[in-house]
Amino acid sequence: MLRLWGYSRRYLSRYLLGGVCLVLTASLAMSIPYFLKLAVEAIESGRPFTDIASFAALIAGIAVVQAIVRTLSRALIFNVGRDVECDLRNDLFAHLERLPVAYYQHQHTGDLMSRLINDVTAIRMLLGVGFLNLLNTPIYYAYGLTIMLALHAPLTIAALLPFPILLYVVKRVSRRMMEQTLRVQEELSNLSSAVQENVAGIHVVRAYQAEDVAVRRFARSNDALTDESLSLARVRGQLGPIMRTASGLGTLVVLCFGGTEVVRGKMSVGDLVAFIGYLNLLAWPTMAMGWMLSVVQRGRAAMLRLEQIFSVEPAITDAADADATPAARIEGAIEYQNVCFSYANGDTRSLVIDDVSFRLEPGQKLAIVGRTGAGKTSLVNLLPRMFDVTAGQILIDGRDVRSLPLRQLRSAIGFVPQDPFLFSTRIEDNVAFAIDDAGNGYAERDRRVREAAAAAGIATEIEGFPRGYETVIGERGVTLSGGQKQRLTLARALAASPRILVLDDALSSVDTRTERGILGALRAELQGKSSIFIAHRLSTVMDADLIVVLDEGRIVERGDHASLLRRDGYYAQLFREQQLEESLETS
Ligand code: M5T
Ligand code: MG
Repeated sequence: MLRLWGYSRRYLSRYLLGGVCLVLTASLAMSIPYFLKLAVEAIESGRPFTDIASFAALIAGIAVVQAIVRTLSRALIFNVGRDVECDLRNDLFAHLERLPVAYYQHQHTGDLMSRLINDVTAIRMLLGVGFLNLLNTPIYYAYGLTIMLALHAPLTIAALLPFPILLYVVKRVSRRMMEQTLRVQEELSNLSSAVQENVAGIHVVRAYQAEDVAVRRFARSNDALTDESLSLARVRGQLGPIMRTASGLGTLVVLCFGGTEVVRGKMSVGDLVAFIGYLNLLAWPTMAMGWMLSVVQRGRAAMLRLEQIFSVEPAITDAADADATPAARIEGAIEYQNVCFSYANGDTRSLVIDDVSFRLEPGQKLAIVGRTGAGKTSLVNLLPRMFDVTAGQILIDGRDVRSLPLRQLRSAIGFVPQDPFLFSTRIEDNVAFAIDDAGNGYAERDRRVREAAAAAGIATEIEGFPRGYETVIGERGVTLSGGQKQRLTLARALAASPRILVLDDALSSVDTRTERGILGALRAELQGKSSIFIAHRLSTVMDADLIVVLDEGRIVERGDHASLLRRDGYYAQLFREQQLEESLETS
């Protein structure tokens, strides 16, 4: 809630102005029953028709002015809600962008989306409608009660007798409402997750004819949401009748008690009319208060859920003592020293990387091979600090990666992930994604994009598309083949001219001949750059300066191609198998 104050403070002047309009609206509204009283008194004393008509005209005039001021107050205060909603959503997104990769491994996309959309909307309601009524109700009460007390004090007290009971009931109902609201928001998140996962995995759903299962599962989730929403509506629905009963009871008391007072001549008819007028004026703010309680509870529930996101620290950030002055250029010497790593933080029994050390000079090529699940991807993910090491350290140019500014570290590394991801924009933008535009013109950008595409062996295919580099890739790149996607992600990494290039099995989906072509083109691109290749196909890695064989997170063999063949271990065996396969294919 403190955070919300920080946001609304920016718009304090509008809140204040809106508040002034509210006071003005209330003043005008409160004057109407008074003039009504004067009109009744005029009728009683038999004054001419023109007098009465002028009262009527006055009341109508006040009503018009009141309507205008009222609208103004709504515009001012509701818009604060809209603006805070916008700011909050921007900040949430910016925060999400800085959260560690590890965070997303435990989150559902649909849930995050639901929070960013539904919960932020609840905040808008809280700061707009909620805040307005929070201000309006006390104003009305202060005004109305003062006047009513002046008109007839005992009658006022009698009319308000049901209110304490009312307050107690409302408090109890609103607590249940808060709990129920949280449940509804959770179900909404579940539903979003269900939709998101089914759309993302539509191919799998189709392939296994799991549509019916998906539909049934969705219906269950949907039913759950409906049930919870209905429960909430039931709880919320209790408020209105409670409020109306209270104000009805008030009117009943006034009519009985006030009527006797008039008959006994202790109160004028005009006063009674005005009194009922004021009681009616208070009825709406009282009901609004009940409704506002639900808005406040929803807002609080939503803020709790947003706070859960805000409270996650962007775990991997620049160290406090990170060198502010970026080192001249990164040369690209890479050294792993006794690196251990586990996904379960701090748990040393489940090490995925276990005591790995090696050293790579600038411009050299390292190859990592090993059976699936050996920890190859995990090992290279540590370099750009997607995760931080559990023990040991990783040095680039002799400096711990954790002491380098993240910007500098990550922009020095071109990373081609094992699972290619492309944005649903133009090919051009996808390839130029990592290019630091500053200072370079369009022509330079274009040149880099085309160069990178050529080196990644995809240029001719792109030019063959009817719209060339302008081709828009469908969501998740579905209009491209697996190999095309892989080569585009390679082009994206190359376009930024990184000092260090990491290819995580990046050519697995292309055939051997295409691969040979790409490797040839890459050789020029890689001149003087350090590179790490993960590959299952040994033809990719034969020429590496250092080859390490990883097994269960440990390096079990190391050396260059020739020395590993002499060792006659896993690598040599794999090489012979693959050679045999190849000769069978060509024969
Ligand atoms: C090594 C586990 C995985 C495996 C081991 C990416 C990732 C992996 N793992 C996690 O627990 N969480 C994760 O986020 O770590 O996995 P790898 O590093 O992905 O292995 P690989 O790259 O050598 O395998 P492959 O199939 O890509 O050749 O036990 O469960
Ligand atoms: Mg992998």
